[in-house]
Amino acid sequence: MKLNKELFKDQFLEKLMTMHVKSLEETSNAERYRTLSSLVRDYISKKWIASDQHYQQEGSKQVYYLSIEFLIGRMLGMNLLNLGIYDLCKEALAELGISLDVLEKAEEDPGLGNGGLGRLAACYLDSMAAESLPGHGCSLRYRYGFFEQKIVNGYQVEVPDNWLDQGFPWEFKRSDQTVSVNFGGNIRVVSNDKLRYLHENYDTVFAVPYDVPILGYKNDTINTLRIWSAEASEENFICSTADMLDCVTSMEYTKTVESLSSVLYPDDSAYEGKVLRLKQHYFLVSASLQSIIKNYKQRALPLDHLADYIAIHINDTHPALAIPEMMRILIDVEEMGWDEAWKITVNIFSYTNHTVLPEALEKWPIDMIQNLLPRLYLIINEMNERFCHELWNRYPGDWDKIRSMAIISDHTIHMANLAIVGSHSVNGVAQIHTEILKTRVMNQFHQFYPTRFNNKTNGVAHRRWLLKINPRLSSLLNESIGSSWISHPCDLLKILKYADDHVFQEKLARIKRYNKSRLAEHIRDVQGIRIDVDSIFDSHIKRIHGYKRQTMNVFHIMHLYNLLRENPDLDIIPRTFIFGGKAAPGYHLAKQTIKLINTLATVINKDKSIRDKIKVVFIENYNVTMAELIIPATNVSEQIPTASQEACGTGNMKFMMNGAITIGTLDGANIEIRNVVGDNNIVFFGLTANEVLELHEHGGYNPWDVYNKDERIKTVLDQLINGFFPVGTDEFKSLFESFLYHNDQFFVLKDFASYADAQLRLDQQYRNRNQWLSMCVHNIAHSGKFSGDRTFTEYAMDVWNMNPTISPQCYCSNDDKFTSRLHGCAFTSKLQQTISSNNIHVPH
Ligand code: 26V
Repeated sequence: MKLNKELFKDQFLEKLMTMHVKSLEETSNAERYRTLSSLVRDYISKKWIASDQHYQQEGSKQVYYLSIEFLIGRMLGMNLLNLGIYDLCKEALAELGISLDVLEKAEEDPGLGNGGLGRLAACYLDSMAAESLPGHGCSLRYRYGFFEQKIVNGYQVEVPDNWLDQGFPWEFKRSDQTVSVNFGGNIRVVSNDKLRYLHENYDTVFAVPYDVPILGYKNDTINTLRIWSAEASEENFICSTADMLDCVTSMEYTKTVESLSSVLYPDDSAYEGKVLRLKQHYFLVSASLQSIIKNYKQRALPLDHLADYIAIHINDTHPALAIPEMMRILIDVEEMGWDEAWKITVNIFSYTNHTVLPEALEKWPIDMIQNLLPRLYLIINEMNERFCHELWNRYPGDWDKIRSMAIISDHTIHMANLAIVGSHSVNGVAQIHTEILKTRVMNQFHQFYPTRFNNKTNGVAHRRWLLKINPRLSSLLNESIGSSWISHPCDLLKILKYADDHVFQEKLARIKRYNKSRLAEHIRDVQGIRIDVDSIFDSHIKRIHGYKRQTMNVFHIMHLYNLLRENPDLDIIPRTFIFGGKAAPGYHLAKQTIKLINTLATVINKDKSIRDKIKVVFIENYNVTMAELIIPATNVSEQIPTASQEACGTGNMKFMMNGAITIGTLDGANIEIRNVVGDNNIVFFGLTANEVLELHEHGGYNPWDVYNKDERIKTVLDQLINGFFPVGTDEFKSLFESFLYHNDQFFVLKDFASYADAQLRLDQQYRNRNQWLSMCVHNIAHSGKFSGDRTFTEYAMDVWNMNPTISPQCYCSNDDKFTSRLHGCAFTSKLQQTISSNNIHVPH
């Protein structure tokens, strides 16, 4: 029977009673949330089975996206939207006196990810399901997330993110599909007719899968995110009342095993932490591959056709051990020869690089792999020898080159090299990033494998980052251009015709103001800070890191504050500077940056002399849910990394979709945003990537020159250590020294003047209301290109060799008149061919 409000209310009340044995009035919001999610789970289950069966019958190729993180965010609202019953449930609940908004807020953010890489993985799951492509995620079920950030006396304090405390209603435990993962032990080689490698004396850990349904948008497709939990094997658990020692040992053993999936990014500053991370990586890949192969075999397809039916994507190098693990399974378990196994493996795997920062390029000491994964070590060694042999044939005698490209060198296993050698495709995540990989970071590999490298500019789930989080803007879009943009995001271009329509602009302005008032309320209620809804909301929300240059933003605010103290009548548009982000626990300077922002906030926010012209807010525990509140309320999006260092950025895309104007450097996707919106609709400044890279090559620059020449910078830097702040004068000494005594690694001082100019321009532009609103419309209109639907379609066709049902309407354009829909588009030539062979009309 088709769901209607009455039926829904009956089902909801029935479920509430059976789950909690209470009347409606007696239940808490948390109980009502659990009731509603359980009901939605029931709706999903039936569709999930049907979706699985459909894939089986179609015999479709399956893609598995292996990632150490999936930052999926709250699920209730998205699931209701995807099922097409959001409004129905909202209205029906309202009739029962319940607010759906309130129930949505009772959901904890899942602690399965931390940053850009994890959120991107979640966005692709959304897109794949929306396009009915069989794409599934594989990750770990962390008992605790990265950490919950508390701000105490201005400092970041990390407390455990106990996100599973009240249970996770969206997971389905599949104990029957448990697999074992083996660690340690030794390898015995036996030879009868052929060599066999027997793994002995190992420790077994059970990997128990939990499946999370991933819903497509109103299309009945349900894919799966499989997250693995570590459990102790029973045979190692000996606990008799007669021997308490056994009991204690067994319990300790269980604890050690469970620690494997207990926390995301365990501290790896000590040896034990590193081992734990390596164990996590192998646990993820071994469990996932075993289950992928088991699934494949159930389809009764020949093993030598594996690469025709499955594709496995490695999200950064964390899951790169999947390559030797696949070789292990094919050779040791399936008894294939090396050459055949290798060909299949390379055809199956593809790898995305997400960062050029050297410290994030993973390396493992040989002995760690040897001890923990003895069979994988032999396989990696063999891969390395064969690869070095190829290198020798191509570059005889060039030992330096061979050493730098080898998988194993200097007693270390280089995971990026392993991932490149073992994949048929390697990609960067924005045009400039891919260029940097090809010409610098991975230049030697690009010369060796010229066709292996390609670009896939990131995209985000616009159904979450626009449709869901900005319902008023979505309604305005639907009224003005229809709702086709929800499935074909490039149709957002149709609103360009309203760019200069003052009635439309005013509607847009009212929506932004409403969103700002929601955020202002939250900040008032949670942090006790009152902010002016009519001030410019300027947001800088992302991981706290030197290269993301929160410090440059802070220095500019300090400079503005200095000007205002001298002249409280200074003519500036009032601004609220909003920061949010976590610092890695061991990253001292990033943690000091948080302390600096909070200290500045306390000084500025209470200074009545500047007449509330500027305010500073640091949002505690920045996560997906906070981003969902901040992004629709933002006027100015800070995207100011040191050029060349931000692989892509995805926050920039989410802000643009919601009508914020970017102030940014020429880096990552900022450049591609500029290419579609044009120079008039974005504010750029700063050194280019080439300038930064050249300066780096010549040992940097002298920051004292800037300090001595630019009075603004001198004043601000001195204020860090001269008692200006109500903290000890040593508090910010390490920050101060990082700029002047450690060469300003991220070119903050060098770019400051240009940044301050850009901020002035922005302030001027904001004064021209219609012009500003027109800029906002241009940004929203061109954001379709940055939907994950576009990116994933490119992956599907270019990398995974699949045939997605592409959206022919999805084109991109560089101009207002829709003239160059295809030419301005970053789509691959294959997609363009598909578009032309489908006779799609491109209007002029
Ligand atoms: C982050 C962290 C954070 C916690 C401590 C350990 C650790 C180690 C490495 C990293 C870097 C992870 C790589 C990453 O998230 N890269 C981001 O990927 C985004 C999606 O492609 C991209 O938009 C961002 O520019 C890039 O920084």
